[in-house]
Formats: sequence, C-alpha cells, structure tokens
Amino acid sequence: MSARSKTPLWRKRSILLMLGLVAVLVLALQACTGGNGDTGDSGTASVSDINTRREAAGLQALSDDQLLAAGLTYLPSGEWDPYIMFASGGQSGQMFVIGIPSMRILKTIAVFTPEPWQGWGFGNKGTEEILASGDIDGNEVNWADTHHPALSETNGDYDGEYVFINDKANARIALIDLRDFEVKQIVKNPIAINDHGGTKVTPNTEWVIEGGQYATPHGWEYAPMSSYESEYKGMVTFWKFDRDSGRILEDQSFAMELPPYWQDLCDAGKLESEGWVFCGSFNTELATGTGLDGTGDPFEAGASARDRDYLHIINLDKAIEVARAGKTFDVKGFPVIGLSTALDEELLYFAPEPKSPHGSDVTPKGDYIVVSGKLDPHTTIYSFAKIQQAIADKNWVLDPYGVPVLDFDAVVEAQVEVGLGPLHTEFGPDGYAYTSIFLDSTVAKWSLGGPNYRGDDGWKLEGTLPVQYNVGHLVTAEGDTVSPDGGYLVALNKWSIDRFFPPGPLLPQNLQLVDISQPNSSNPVTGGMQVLYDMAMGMGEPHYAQIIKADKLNPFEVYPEVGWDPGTMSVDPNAPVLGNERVERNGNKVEIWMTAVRSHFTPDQIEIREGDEVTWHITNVDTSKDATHGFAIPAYNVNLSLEPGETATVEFTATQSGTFPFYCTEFCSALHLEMAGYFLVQPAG
Ligand code: CUK
Ligand code: CUA
Repeated sequence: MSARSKTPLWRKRSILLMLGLVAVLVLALQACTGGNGDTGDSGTASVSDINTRREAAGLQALSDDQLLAAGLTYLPSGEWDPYIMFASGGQSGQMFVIGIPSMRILKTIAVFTPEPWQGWGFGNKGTEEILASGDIDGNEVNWADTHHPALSETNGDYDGEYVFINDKANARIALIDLRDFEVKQIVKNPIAINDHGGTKVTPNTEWVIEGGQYATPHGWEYAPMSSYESEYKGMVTFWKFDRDSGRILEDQSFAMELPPYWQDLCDAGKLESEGWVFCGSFNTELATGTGLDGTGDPFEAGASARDRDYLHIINLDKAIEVARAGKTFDVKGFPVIGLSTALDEELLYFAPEPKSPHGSDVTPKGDYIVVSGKLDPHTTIYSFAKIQQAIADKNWVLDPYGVPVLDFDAVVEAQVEVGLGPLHTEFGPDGYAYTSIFLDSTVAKWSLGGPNYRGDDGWKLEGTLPVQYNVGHLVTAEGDTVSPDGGYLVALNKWSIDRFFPPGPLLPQNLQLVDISQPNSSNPVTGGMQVLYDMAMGMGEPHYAQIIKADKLNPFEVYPEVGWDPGTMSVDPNAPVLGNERVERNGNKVEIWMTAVRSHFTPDQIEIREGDEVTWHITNVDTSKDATHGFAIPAYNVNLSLEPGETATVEFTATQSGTFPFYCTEFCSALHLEMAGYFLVQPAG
C-alpha cells in the first residue's frame, strides 16, 4: 500500500485539522466582531452556525475544546484511518478491528465463537475444523473470554503479518493471518484450563507466551483443595511460532511449571532484555477461599493479605535449551519443565512487587520493567541491569518453593506515585509512559528517567487525565514496541455509567480516544492529554488492544486466485470452477460442485434423497473487490460467506426431507434476490 512517509500521518492530519479549525475560529470571531462572517458564499460553516444547528437538533452547544476534539476525530467520507486498533472482544470470544482516530468498527474477527456474517462455523468445513481444534476433552466450547491480542513483531516492531489472542476462560490461543483477517489455527493448552499472561510475543515472534492464571493440578485433574500447596501448579507456556508455515508448532512448544501463585500478565523482554520474560503474579498467599464451612479467608481478602507478590523473571533462552535437551516431563504428551529443574537450571527468579500487581510492561529499550500494584499508588520500575547484577551477586532469599527472591532495593530503579489502583502501562516516543489508574479513573502520564529517556528529568508524574470510568488497559499507538509512535491513546474503560443512553441494565464499555500529541505545557494538569471521543462498545468487554500504523498492513483486496482455500492459503485443486459444475452420486454419497457469480448459483436445482451424505463445494468465481456472496440453506444451519475467489466445502447428512430454497445472504447485486435455488430432499422410501 502507501509508502511510509517520515512525518507520521496523524501528525500531518492533525496539523491540517488545526489549520482548518483556526480558519473556522477566525471566521467565527469575525462574525462576533461584526466582520464579514457571512459564510453563505464560501460554504464554510462558522462555529455559531454549528452551534445554532446543534441546538435546533436538541444538542448542546460545543466549547472550543469540544470543537477541536470533533475536528480531530472526524474523517470525511472516503478518508481512511491512519491507525488500526485490534481490540480483544472479551466474552464475545472475538476480536474487534477499529479505525483510529475515527473509532469506526471495521470488522469483528470471528475467533473462538461461531459468527454468521463471516460464515464462521455455520457449515463451512474449514472453519468448523478450526473451531473444533479448540474442543476440550471432546466437548465443544464455542465461547471464549479473549483478553490480550498480540501483533507479530520483527525486531521488536509490529510487522502487520499476524495477530494472536488468548482465551482466558479455557487456556486457548488463536492465530489470525492479517492477509485476510481470518483465524488459521486454535491451540488448546494441554496442561492448563485457564490463562491470562498472554498473548505476548518475543521480538521476532519466535515464541508466543501464554502465562497461567488460577492454579490447578497439571492437566486440570482433580485434587482436593486441601492439597493446594503440593498438587496445584502455576505455569507459563511457550508456543513455537513458525513464520514459514504461518503456524504454531505444537510439537516444538513447551511449558514451565511454576509455584501455584496466580500468574498474571506477562511481557517479553526486548533489546537488552531479549530472551527473558516477565510475569506478574498475585495470591502468593496461596489462599483457597472459604467454602461453606467458613474457614479460611475469602479470595479477595486472602489473596491480597501480603504486602508483596512476586514478579516472575524467566530466562526464556535458557529454558528453550533445557526443553530441547529433554529435561522435561510429559503432561498429556506436552513437555513441561518441572519447577525443580527450572531452579536447578537457573531459569526462574522472583522480585518482590507491590501489593496485588496487575500489569508488567517492558520499556521500549528493554531496560526497565514497569509493574503496578493495584493496591499501591505507585508504579514500580525494575532495572534489567540491576536484576542481572542481583542474580550474579546471588542477592536473594528463597521463597517456600525454593525460588530465589531478589532483593527489592537492589533491583528497583524508581517508583513514581501515579494514583490509586494503577494497572497497565504503555509508552510514547519521547520518554513518556502512560498508566491506567483504575480506582481514580484516570490516565497518568509520567516520565521515564535514565540515559535512554528523559535523564534527570524523569521518574515523575507529568499529569493526570480523568476518564469515564474505571479504566482497565490502555493502549498507545505501537506503544509496546521498541519504537512507540505516540499521538493517540485509547483508554479501555470498564464502566460507562452515564455516558450513553442505557440500553437496559447491561451497559456498554466506554473506549475513550485520547490525544497525547501535545506537550505537557499545553495543559499542565493533564500533561497535555485531552479526551477526544467516547466509543460505546456493546459487544463484549475488550481488555487489551494494540494499535498499528495502517500502512504496515497489506491485506488481500480479493483472494489472489479463484478457488482459494483460506485454510491453506492456496488454490484448492478440487474447487469448482466455471464450466465444471456438476453433481455426482456414488451410492448414498452425493458430491456437488457449484459456482457463485453475480447473480447466479450453478447449478440452481439440487435434488437428493433423505439420508444422503452430502459434500457441497462452492466457489465464488467473482473477482471484483467486495463482490462477496453468501450461501444459506434453511433448517440445515448452513450459512457461508464466500469472498471473491474463495472456495468452501459443506458436509452434512440430509436428515430432513423437504423443499429448501437456498439463497445468497449478501446483497451483492441488483438481482441479489434472484440469486437463489432449490434444494429438494425426497423422503426416504
Ligand atoms: S486484564 Cu482486563 S484490565 Cu485480562 Cu490484561 Cu487488566
Ligand atoms: Cu450473491 Cu447476493
């Protein structure tokens, strides 16, 4: 697509918009001061025109700041967003693709959950096989709690090729190919039944990290709660990603056993810390709840009794060697490095971290790890160099599981007081960091110190911006890479309360777009941050998101060749093509080769017998952009989406006799309604 330019698009656009706004304000000023503010000739609306018309429509007049915000988010019809955000879809089991700064939803990517618009899991054999690879012990699990998308990286920068996402509820990982924005693979973690510390990728995407969450015995086998300390296990799994095949290689992946603390979000080291992985944790108290007999502390108290939990510091490079050397045991055929091996091989260290930590985020140069304790008003910044020194000095005590706990003062570089309930941190291009503050409902902007950032001017709070309300993650443009872009930040707020019309008691989340392009001096209270836009998200709860420059993405506009199988990303030699449409019968097996083109299915009459086993191939032979056809068979729960060039196969047994008009569900042409046919199933006997 477009070549990369030196001035970021958003900055050019901001400048243009600012100039435009200044022109509007000048005109308005002229109108107020009796100057020639008559805009009828030029066609340019003045501020007073805007507000007059707004008030006539029952809306409130806009302040200058609000007008500026409107101008900074408005994209005229046909203008594309310079950034694309991939947001997790929470309980929807999907992922959302959102344009920045317009906040327009461009797509829901069907991931773990069937989705009929994309024909995901409604008869299309390829998609059903991918969904079925997420089955658990033979049970279909067709929802997910997606939390953390991770774009693939090359040299620590997003490369626009793939995006991964985890299912917290069931410990599964999905892989999406950004050539067609479709899922290609789902893997189920064999040793854990839930996860949280993923997905994050190593700087060249060799490994996809999946940390655990609520400890269970290996393979989630039964063990009584009374055996928690000995039988329950924490874990982190490293999935090997192979870029050539575009797949996770399950047989080259491995896990590492951890103490049964509840591991939380992980991040991969980069640059100087490349080859290391950092995961937060909580419930180092080993709380097991109360049960009905009332003994023990409830989880929320029991799991936050201590002042410190443990940042897990994992030597991934060394762990790979240990796994390759076979120093593992198997759980359900999956290699696991046992905790004692991890300790013998010096793979695992802890650093104390403040109360109930949540995020753990590596700075752009890889030199610091930022951790926030939900119940501590500071972010705590660990130095990777100091961690290495403390390891070399054996400056540690052992925790009850024998893990070296590095001395807190020896590894901490700084603490910055940012507010109550800090969670997650991302970065800007200029040595600033942004932390979500859950309890205060703010975004805190603070400065990184040290020679790589703002030097002696760092490690201090620069401003806080109220957000509405109770922000979870936040994300900045390319803000967890080695070269953050800045410009935009999105606060993924958990509660919207009074921000929108209430569509019943279940309210949407509020994704707020924040301008972070301005200097601190433009607003010393907020550090220059300004809320631009509120986006109601009423389709599941996004937890994390990543924002990539749009020109790094290079998706297909149509599939490269007719007869394309998105599952293999190649032409299916058995795909129907124009002129070879046919129906073949072999005993009770019926195979159909059908084409779809505006505005016809060929053949358009299919007659079979009840009990026949049907294999139905369809190719959309249209090659124009956006010429997608649907294919729906009533009563048989079939709906396909056939994008230009795509081929798909449906397999079913004709269990119901009757007359079933099939039709195209995508309004594809003036004669779309006529794009139909009859599927007749003669009753048996
Ligand atoms: S989590 Cu939801 S706000 Cu799953 Cu990363 Cu922090
Ligand atoms: Cu094809 Cu409607």
